[in-house]
Amino acid sequence: MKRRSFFKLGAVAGAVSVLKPINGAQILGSSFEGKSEGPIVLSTWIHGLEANRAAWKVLEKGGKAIDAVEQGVKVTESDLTNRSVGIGGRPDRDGHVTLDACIMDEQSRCGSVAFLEGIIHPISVARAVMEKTQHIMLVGEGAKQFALDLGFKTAKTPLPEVKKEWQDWKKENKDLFKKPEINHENHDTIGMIAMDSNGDFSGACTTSGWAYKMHGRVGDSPIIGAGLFVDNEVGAATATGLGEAIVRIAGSHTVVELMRQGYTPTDACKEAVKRIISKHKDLTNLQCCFLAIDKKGNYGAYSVYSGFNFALKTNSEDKMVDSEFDRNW
Ligand code: SD4
Repeated sequence: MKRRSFFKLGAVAGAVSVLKPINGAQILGSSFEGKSEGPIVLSTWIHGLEANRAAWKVLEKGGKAIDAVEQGVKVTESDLTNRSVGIGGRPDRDGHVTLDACIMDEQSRCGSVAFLEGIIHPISVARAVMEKTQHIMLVGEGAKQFALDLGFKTAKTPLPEVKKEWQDWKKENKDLFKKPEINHENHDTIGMIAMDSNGDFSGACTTSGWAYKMHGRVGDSPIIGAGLFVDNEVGAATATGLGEAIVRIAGSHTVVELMRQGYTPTDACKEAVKRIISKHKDLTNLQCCFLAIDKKGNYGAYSVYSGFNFALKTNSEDKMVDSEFDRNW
């Protein structure tokens, strides 16, 4: 498997076309399965580039993966222009920006928050749940009170421009049970997985979730095993896309267990995607994507539809990579 990944990388690297630089990084015009010899950090979507660089500041000094992933995704949570992560995110149908996040370390310790409003760094609240409480998940008012007690910074949400967009949307969308449209615009998240120089894994996942979701809806992102899973003996996986579908197959846990059985990261992600496809009659707009890394530093991704890409940072690389996929969008 190791050899296959390595050769595949070599072959594709030769054939690949560099499209254009975004934020100073290369965008590769083809997908591949790759391998890193040293520390590595991977994260979902284009915002992952900046996030990876913050994570890398921790990893390059020999720091721990858990600190790297927290520092990394905090960059995305702080970005007020990001409409799918943190306090710049789009609200639910009732106008509330409700945030979901989770974190998991190399000892399989984990923490999570969901349906959290007005706190700038949900990922750090999730970490505090992991480190300071006997629990794994806090939601809603309880999560908020916990964050306030610890002195976490607050913000008023939605941001004025986001509120305006939601008000316009609401005028056009009066049917409560109408399925909100899912597309690249209203549906992103940052899931980040990292291996440090000690060979230890951690991951973090944070989102404002499905734009204009029902009030009270929680997706896969704060659910350990769905949006994120780490097992230090095997590797780590994270997910993005339609949370409801990812939860149905305990997606990230499934990917890690498949890697335990010997699947490469790409093949494990592909198998999870195939399972999602087999369980849904209607695949309209049902985008789901998995990203994984194994103990040997092999990494890969797979999505239902084209269009998913991930950011990769190692000692020698800092770029976006297109995921393999089942079908065209
Ligand atoms: C959710 N999985 O709330 C998240 C959203 C997402 O790409 O990842 N979108 O369902």
